[in-house]
Amino acid sequence: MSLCNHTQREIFFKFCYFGPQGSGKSTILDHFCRKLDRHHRSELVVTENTESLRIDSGQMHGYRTQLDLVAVDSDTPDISDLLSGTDGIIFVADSTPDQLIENIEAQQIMRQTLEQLGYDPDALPCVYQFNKRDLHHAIAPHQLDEALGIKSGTILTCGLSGYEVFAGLDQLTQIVLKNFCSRAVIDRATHTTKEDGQTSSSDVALSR
Ligand SMILES: Nc1nc2c(ncn2[C@@H]2O[C@H](COP(=O)(O)OP(=O)(O)O)[C@@H](O)[C@H]2O)c(=O)[nH]1
Ligand SMILES: [Mg+2]
Repeated sequence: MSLCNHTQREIFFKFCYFGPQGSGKSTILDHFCRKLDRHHRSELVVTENTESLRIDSGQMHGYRTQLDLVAVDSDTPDISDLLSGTDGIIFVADSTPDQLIENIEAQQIMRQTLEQLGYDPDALPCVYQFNKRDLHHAIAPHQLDEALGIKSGTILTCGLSGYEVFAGLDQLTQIVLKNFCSRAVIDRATHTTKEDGQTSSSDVALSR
C-alpha cells in the first residue's frame, strides 16, 4: 500500500520481485545496487529470507518518490508478510526448461497468497520478466507465456548482465504511478474542505 507523507512530501511504494527460488531475483537487486549511484539508493538489506533495497525514483508533482524493492522466493515461509502491502509485483520466471513447473507453481502460490491478503490478483499491477535469456537452451518465450497465461508485455531479461532489468522496473513504476495519480485525485477531492478549498496536510495512507 503506497504511503504518502504530505509533510515530508514523500511517497513510498512497495514492489515485490517474486518467483521460484533461483530465478534471479537477488541477482537483479544486486545489479541495481551496482548501477545506481549511492545517493539514489539505500544499501541492500539482507535477511534470512529476503533482500530489500530502497531506490529514489525522482519527483512527481513536487513529491519525492521512493521504491522499496523486496525479493520474495515463492517457497519462503513468511510469504504473506513479505507480499503484504505491495503495490505491484515483478514476477521473475526462470527460463531454464526444467524450471517450468516451478514457475507455474510459484504463480499459483502468488495468486493464492494475494487473494488471502485481500487483493484481486488480476487487478494488482504485475509485470512478467523471463530471466536467464542468455541460456542457449532457454525455453521459448511463447511456451512460458502459454504456461503462465500471459497475453502480452513480457520482458526478456538477463540478470547477470543486467539486460532489460530496468525495463521491468520502469514498466511497473509507470503503471503504479498512473493508478496512484488517479486515486490521488479522488483522495484530494475527499480531503478538500468546502470552506477554504485547501487539501488536508495530514499524512494519508492511500488504500489499494
Ligand atoms: N545464466 C544466468 N544465470 C543467472 C541469471 N540471473 C541469475 N542467474 C544465476 O542464477 C542463480 C540464482 O540466482 P539468484 O539471484 O540467487 O536467484 P533468486 O533465488 O531468485 O534470488 C545464481 O547462480 C545466479 O548467478 C541470468 O540471467 N542468466
Ligand atoms: Mg535470492
